[in-house]
Amino acid sequence: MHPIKDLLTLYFVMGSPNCKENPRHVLREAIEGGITLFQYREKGIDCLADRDKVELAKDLQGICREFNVPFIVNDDVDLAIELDADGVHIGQEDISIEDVRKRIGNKIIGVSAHSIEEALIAIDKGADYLGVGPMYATATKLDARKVQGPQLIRKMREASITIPIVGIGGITQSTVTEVINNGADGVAIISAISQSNFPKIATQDIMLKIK
Ligand code: TZP
Ligand code: ICP
Ligand code: MG
Repeated sequence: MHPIKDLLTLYFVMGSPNCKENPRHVLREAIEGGITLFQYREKGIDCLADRDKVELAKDLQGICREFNVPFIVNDDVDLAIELDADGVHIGQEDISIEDVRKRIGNKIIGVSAHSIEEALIAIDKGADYLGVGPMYATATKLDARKVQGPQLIRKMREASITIPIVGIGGITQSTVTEVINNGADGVAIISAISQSNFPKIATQDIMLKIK
């Protein structure tokens, strides 16, 4: 697998509540458009549970495997282990990083961080990358923290934090460049891709702004 920094370039995050069409179709389009990493995040209104969640996860993982795009699971360590996913992304409120590491070994662990302090703790406990945000206002995560802006990533870099970082939250075609210019290795995006009428074109547009 590529170094994590390179995988983070364009990190697409989604689950069924984020999509206007079948999530399998949306993921295929996003992959054709050039995403470098995918996170299955089945959260929000009308989200799937139990066997339905597992079934969709397996289908999305199968699509990722066809195209060699690594597959990360949000929060659900059991699901990640059941599917032999490539990693897990956890928030500050979720299971501890040490416990995840014990359970998934050397697979990828991503952690959400909203301050320099949270970042330093996550690094100390063995995170492989950080998701830092929200960069901008977002309607996708109802319990999102207050907007931090790309300046938070700049401050982390000034504090000598060198771990791979993606910005997340409200990032669109028009703000990708600002996030990268403040020190992010990549961007994590839900709605600018999943809610687009043309997810492939939306993804290509975003990628053109990064490269
Ligand atoms: N964590 C912080 S903001 C956010 C998550 C999962 C939502 C990102 O979604 P969008 O649609 O890209 O703003
Ligand atoms: N960052 C990333 C990469 N994914 C998430 N689900 C999140 C923060 C909350
Ligand atoms: Mg979480």
